[in-house]
Parts: sequence; structure tokens; C-alpha cells
Amino acid sequence: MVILRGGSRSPEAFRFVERDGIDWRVWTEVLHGVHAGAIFRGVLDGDSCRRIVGNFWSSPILRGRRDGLPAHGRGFVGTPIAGARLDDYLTSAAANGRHIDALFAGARTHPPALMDDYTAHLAAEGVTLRLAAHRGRTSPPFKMRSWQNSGAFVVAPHEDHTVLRQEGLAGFEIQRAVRFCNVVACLSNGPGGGLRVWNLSPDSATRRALGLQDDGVGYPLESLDGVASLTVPVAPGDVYLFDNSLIHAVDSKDDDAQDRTNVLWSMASLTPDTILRWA
Ligand SMILES: O=C(O)CCC(=O)C(=O)O
Repeated sequence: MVILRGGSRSPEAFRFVERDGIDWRVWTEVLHGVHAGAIFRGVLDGDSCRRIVGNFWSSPILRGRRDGLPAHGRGFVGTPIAGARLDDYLTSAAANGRHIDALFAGARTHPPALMDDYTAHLAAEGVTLRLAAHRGRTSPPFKMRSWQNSGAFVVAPHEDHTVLRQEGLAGFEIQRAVRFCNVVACLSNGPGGGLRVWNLSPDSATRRALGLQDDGVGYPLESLDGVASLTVPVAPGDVYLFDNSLIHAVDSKDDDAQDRTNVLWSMASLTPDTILRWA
């Protein structure tokens, strides 16, 4: 069995801060690496969640399993970044732009409004939050998906650093940024389907030994025995972010007939006064 090696956080920093509603100060602390993650409860109202989910299932660019989603994929709207080449990724982002905007039609609270609010909050502190860009073209702001159970998980243990550092994205400014975080807005979830995070950011020798140098997906569960972990229960309306270099997974849903649908994006610091976001 491969012994996982890499970086880990101090026991004090390996925690998820929890708040009722948004707290931008805590959000910024996660981006600065102070905490492993944070979850903000009840940020999106129930009616908005239902509307966004309805827009998702009727999106003209909804992809299902027949369109090449992995076996556990139920639906996906957006531009996949894993395995993408930068030019194709940006071309697809431009083509999909109005369909991504349309996901939020009719919703009173939604991720674009949240990001506008955070942009204004940071601007007051002299910090710019913007979409990652390359030669005048911007990355997609959000993607959305619904996954079903696959064995013990909805999403198997993985980290997202490897994908974001992939060769095909060479030259993209996100690769000069630090402290990558995933952001997730939960729109539907039954019991189960919590986020599990292990206190380990594997190093490149470990990724090579496991053959995970391309996509960072598939850390064997037994190799995580003894690594400290935490599980965060997730409910519709919650928004959370976390250090995506830490191995993380989504536990299986108790009832797989229930949809677990979310909007996802990523954030990282390009400079002390510029934060990038992309999906
Ligand atoms: O759906 C979630 O809660 C986490 C998603 C995830 O694993 C990821 O974004 O890499």
C-alpha cells in the first residue's frame, strides 16, 4: 500500500468554521489559508434553490450520461476543466455564457449576486475580485451538476490541485495563483451526501506513486486510514468553501433517488490584492 505523504494543517487550522448566513471576513480567512474551510448556512432561500434546479434540468446545454458524463453523473451544465486545453475551455466558456446566466433566472438569491456582493466588499478593502482571464477571454463563472452514488461515495477521494496544474492549462493565470479553494452552493441534497475532508495535501511523489499525476482522483480509502478527517453535513441553501489541495470526497446519499445538485466554482489569490474566480 502506498503511504500518503504531503502537507497537512495544524490541528487548530484543520477545521470548518460554521456561520448562519454569509460572513465575508471568514470567507476571506479561508482564502488566506487561516481555516481549512467554512460553511455558511441558509444563504440561498428554498424557492431560489428550486428555481435554479428547475433551470438546470431544462437547460439546453444540460449533459447527461449519454453525452459522456462519468457513470455516476446525472446531469452537468458548464465547461469541464479536467483534461481541457485552454483554448477549447475558453471557447466553450464563451459559447455557454448565456446558458450559465440563465440558470439563475427567477431566483431571488443566487451565486452571481453573492459574488457581486463579495466583489463590493473586497473593493472597499482595495482588493479586486475578478474572473480569471487569458488574452481578453474569461473563464466560465460557474458550473452546475447532479451526481449519484458510486459505491461508498458520490465523489471519490480526490484533490483538485493536480487538475488545475495540468499541462493543457499552461499559461493560464490561475496557475500563478496560490491557495486554491473550491466553492459549492448546495441546491438540493437528501440525508447523507456530506463533504468529507482529510488533513492531507499529497505531494507530487505520492501522486506519481499512485498514478494520479493527471487528475488527482482515486486516493485509495485504506491509504487514508489514520489521516485526520472531518465530515460536514450539507443542506440546500448552504454555501461552503475549502482548500481543494486537501483530499476530499462526498459521502454517499442515504437515498440515491434524491438529487444532490450544486453550483460550483473555484477561487485563489493571484496577488495580495487580486483574487481570481473561475469554474
Ligand atoms: O459537492 C461537494 O460538496 C464537493 C465537490 C467536490 O468534491 C469538488 O468540488 O471537488
